This record gives sequence, structure tokens and C-alpha cells, in this order.
Amino acid sequence: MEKFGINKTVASTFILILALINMLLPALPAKAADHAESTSVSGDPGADIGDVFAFLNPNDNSKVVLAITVAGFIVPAEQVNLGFFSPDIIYRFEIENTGDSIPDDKIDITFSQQTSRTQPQTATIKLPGFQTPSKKTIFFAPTTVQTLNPAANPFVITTHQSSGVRFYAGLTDDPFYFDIVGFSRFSASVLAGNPDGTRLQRSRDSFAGYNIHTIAIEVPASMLRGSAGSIVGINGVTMRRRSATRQNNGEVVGTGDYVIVDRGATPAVNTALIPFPRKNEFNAATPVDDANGVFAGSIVASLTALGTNPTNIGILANIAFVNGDYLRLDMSTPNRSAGFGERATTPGYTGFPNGRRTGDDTIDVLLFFISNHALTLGDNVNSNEVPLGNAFPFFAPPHQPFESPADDRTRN
Ligand SMILES: [Ca+2]
Ligand SMILES: [Ca+2]
Ligand SMILES: [Ca+2]
Ligand SMILES: [Ca+2]
Repeated sequence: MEKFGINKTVASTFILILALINMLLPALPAKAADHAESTSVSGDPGADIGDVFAFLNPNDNSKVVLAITVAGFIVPAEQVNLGFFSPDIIYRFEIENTGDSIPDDKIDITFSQQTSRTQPQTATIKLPGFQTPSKKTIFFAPTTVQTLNPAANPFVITTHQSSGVRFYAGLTDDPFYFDIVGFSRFSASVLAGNPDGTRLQRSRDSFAGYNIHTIAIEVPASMLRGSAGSIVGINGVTMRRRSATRQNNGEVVGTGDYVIVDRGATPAVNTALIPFPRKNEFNAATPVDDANGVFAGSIVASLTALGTNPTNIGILANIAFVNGDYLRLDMSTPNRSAGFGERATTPGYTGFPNGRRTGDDTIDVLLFFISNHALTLGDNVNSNEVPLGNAFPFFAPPHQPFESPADDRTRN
């Protein structure tokens, strides 16, 4: 068995971060980057959640930025054709703010039909408390139209006047970075009984150069607070109507109640830890199911097979399912950046698993615990391939087609 060197300083810093988080949080949600992780969503890109983010605006810590990415791997040359949101889907942020696994409120976002490749769709945003007549707040915002020009169209950001809520929907660079191939080869080596850390030294970001659909909303922290005080849990959900009927004119009409197609909180739980036969089931389930232990056996079995010891299984279980898979954010912890270029060991680090910032290296944090603290260098992909924006929505603009032969930045 090959041994991986353990950097004790790095390890102790991680453990300190974890201890602090465990004191603050009854349970951390398992949020994973989960692009096309199950057959139910790989065949339904519009509803396929890539990642979910929740963090304090580093420029104004009284505001919380929530974001969900869907329908990833958009090639720049096709983004005019592919860059729109399905009008049949509810995009939802579930808000858990009482400290259990049951969501207490939600933000729902839907989109109008796309009528032209050059015209925006209209998003309808229902803010928390929408079910209460006195709090019923709804507003509308245009999406950002895509172009094949060398420069992306500027982000169109809409501010709802009475609440101060800000909204963005459109393509962005995919901020998730991960060497999928390296991880897959490394996992295979572990499962074969011969762990080979060199498999993680390719330093290739499987997501580089591709765009993704991003929905981002900035709300006052006070809008998310509940009886759990400054701790809030976020679960990203996509929903479609239970039945769909294909019409003779090619349109599809949905009927019946809305059901969950995909969900996202802690990165990579479904991708890495749920066995293939249960991936569709996991996506359609809820944090309450997690807390009831529906997937506990499968997750523990996957971690055990990877050699994760009981202590670290306990840590990851607390993140992934003990109190439901939510991305838990302590809104009382100051945040000064979107995390770009930081590691969990960077002084002042305040990111994942405390919420998740667009720049956070979530894979390295998860690999650290899965490997019993041996993999201190993670997957050797340490940041997004382009800088993130320094203002809301804290994403980079979409990649655009190049004018002449050049590196397209993809790194498969
Ligand atoms: Ca997904
Ligand atoms: Ca609750
Ligand atoms: Ca990227
Ligand atoms: Ca990494």
C-alpha cells in the first residue's frame, strides 16, 4: 500500500476548522458538484443541478448570496442555442432555519417561454414568506441574452426595490473545478487495494472552458433567519410536473403536482458516494429522507470501501445526512472573499463546509476527510481557470468563442 505523506500543520488546521463547524452546526449538509450524476438528470439537462452556493456577500455581510447552477457543459460556440431556462421547471432554494431537517421556507424561480434567441426570458421570483398573504412578495427580472461575440454580454442584474433583493439568471463560466478523470482513476486504485496518489497529479480541470446556467439571488440575511438564529441551511431543488404529454405540435404540456427531479447541497455526495442503482432515487428524495437514514447505509458502505475510517465517516455523515443534506451557513461568521485561490488552510478561510462560496475548493476538503487526512493536496486542481467576479453574482462571465485558433481552455 502506498502511503501518502501527511502534513501535520495542514491536517491540524482542517481539524480545527471542522471542530469549529461541528460546534456551530447540528449537521452539515452534503453538497456536491453533481453534473449529470444520474440517468434521470443526464437526460434532462435543464433540471440537472450542478452546484449550489450560499455565502455572505464579501462586500456587505448583511446580505447572503444564494446560487444554483444547472445544465452544465455548455460549449461557447453553442451557447446562443443552448443558453435558456426551461419554462416547465421550478428552481427552488429550500430554506431550513429551525435546526432540523424540515425546510421552513423557500424561494421559487420560474421562467417564461423563450420566444427568440435574442430576447430575454422573464424570471418570476417568489421570495420567502410567499405563502403568507401579508408577506407575499413577487417580482420579475429578465435573463441575460447570450451572444457569440468575442466579449460576453454584461450580466443583467435586477434589483427589487422594496426588498433590495438582487437577481441574476444567465450563463456564466462554471466555477466548479475538479479532475474527474484523476479522481475516478484514484478511486479505482483504492478499490483495487493499491491506492495510487499519482492518479491525482494530472492537474486538469474537467470543467474548464465550459459554461453553465446560473441563477443567483442576493437577499438580506434577515430574510433567511429563523429560530436557529444565524444558522441557515440551503437545499437547491428542481421540480417538474408529475406527468408530461407531448402534443402534435411538438410542445410538451405538464400536468399534476410538482415532483423533485434533482437536488443539490453538499458537493459530490450523489456523484461519489451513492451507488449507481440509487442515484435517481437520491435525487428525487428530500433532506428528511436523509435524516431518516434512507441513504445512510449506502453512503457508509461507499466510504468504507474507500478506506475511510470510522472517525472520518462520522464527520462526513454529519455533513451528508445526519440532519439532512443542506448547505449550512453561519451568517454570523464574517466573510471577506468569494474564496478564489484560497485553500481551507488559508488564514481567515470562512468557506465550505461553512456554506459554500463560488471559489471554494470543495473537492479538496472532501478528499481530505475521505482519505483520513492523507490527501492534503486534494486533486491538484486548486482554483477556477479564470478569476471570479468581485461583485454580485461573484461568477465569471461565460467563455466566448475565440476569433482565431487558440487554446479553448478545455482540459479533459
Ligand atoms: Ca445533478
Ligand atoms: Ca426546519
Ligand atoms: Ca470554470
Ligand atoms: Ca482541488
